[in-house]
Amino acid sequence: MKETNFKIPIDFQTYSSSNTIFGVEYSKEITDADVVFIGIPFDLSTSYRSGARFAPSKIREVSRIISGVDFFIRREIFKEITLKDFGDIEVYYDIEKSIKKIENDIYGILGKNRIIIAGGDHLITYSVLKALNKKFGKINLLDLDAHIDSWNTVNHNSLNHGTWLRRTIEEGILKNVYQVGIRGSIYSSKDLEFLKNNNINIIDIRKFKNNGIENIAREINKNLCDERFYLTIDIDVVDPAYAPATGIPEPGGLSSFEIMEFLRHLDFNNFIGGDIVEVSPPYDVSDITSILAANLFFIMLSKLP
Ligand SMILES: [Mn+2]
Repeated sequence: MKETNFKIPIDFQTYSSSNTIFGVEYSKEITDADVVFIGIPFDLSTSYRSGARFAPSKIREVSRIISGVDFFIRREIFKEITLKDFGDIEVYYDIEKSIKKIENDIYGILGKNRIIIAGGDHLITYSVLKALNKKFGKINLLDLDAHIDSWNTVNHNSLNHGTWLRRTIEEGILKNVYQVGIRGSIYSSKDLEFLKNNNINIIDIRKFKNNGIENIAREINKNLCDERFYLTIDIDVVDPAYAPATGIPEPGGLSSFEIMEFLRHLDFNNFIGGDIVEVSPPYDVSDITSILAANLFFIMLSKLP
């Protein structure tokens, strides 16, 4: 049995463990890690509320209330895998410089390990996918999001959290793409043409709610999780009643239970990495959004092969 790097908080107070993700070891030496957690406190490309720069530290802080075994998955995952907290990627007061650095730094971290990342706004995913592409070639992408994020420009700006998916698709680095939970208003019905022309599968929130969690997960497992895939979760896919702390809240979304249960039904065998973005702690109520994000990271880990 692996000497666990996770100190299950039975003998001491949870809040006295180190302020890392789930209280694991902080280290830049990650060659022996199965999974590396990375914070990317970049939010210069948000178009409404900012504050996602504070998410990595807040999610680390609240993650320490999680006790090590998901109630439904029932695995002592920290005895099976070694998770290390790499700390944060330093970013600049400059969008283009930052996203280039994020791409380079992520590429430098990639080894045999999987990565899980706390953003940051959704533009970071563009950099992460470019880094993953350099290592793995084309990959599948599962995007849980309220918004289509595939505008050519937002306010005449082409590189931001509303354009990242379009920029990524234009790079030609993705294979199958699913967007799940889409419901946010669009500027024109023409906004959907780009997605249609590029064969992006959209499971909007109505289809999700009408078809049931297990059926949706089955379709995605069959068509997307059968090959290397990256999972990006924009926390705004969750209803603001459950996750109020985000840049652009969209009513009518998933409940906490629905997104947790959806992840529990996903096949993570070909998971190479994932992120949770757009959590903005200054807008939170009693840390509920960050606590949900920490739980989603925990489910991802608990599902790893
Ligand atoms: Mn998004």
